[in-house]
Amino acid sequence: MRLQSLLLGLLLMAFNSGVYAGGEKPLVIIKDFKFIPQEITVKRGQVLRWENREKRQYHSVWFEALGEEEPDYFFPDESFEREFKQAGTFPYRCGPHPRMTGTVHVID
Ligand SMILES: [Cu+2]
Repeated sequence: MRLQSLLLGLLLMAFNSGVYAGGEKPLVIIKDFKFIPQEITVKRGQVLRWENREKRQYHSVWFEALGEEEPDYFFPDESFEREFKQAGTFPYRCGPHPRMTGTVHVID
């Protein structure tokens, strides 16, 4: 599993797929019941931010596969932040809308 994460990290670096540098704050926009981008790559230790830009719909960002409890919903013009302390691939979903899914790749 650890080797897989490492290989995935190297692969992502090789493709240079928009990894956020130290000073930038990685951001996922929520609009029209979608996480945009659906997949994002951050560096270990970075804080990722989700901003709800719907007109009136609330959402949540739930790392269900990690066994975490569903966090509170957040509403338009509100945001949610989460720090990623471990490298790996972390799928998540919206609690009330199971078809809304995203993935965070965390690399060293
Ligand atoms: Cu939702």
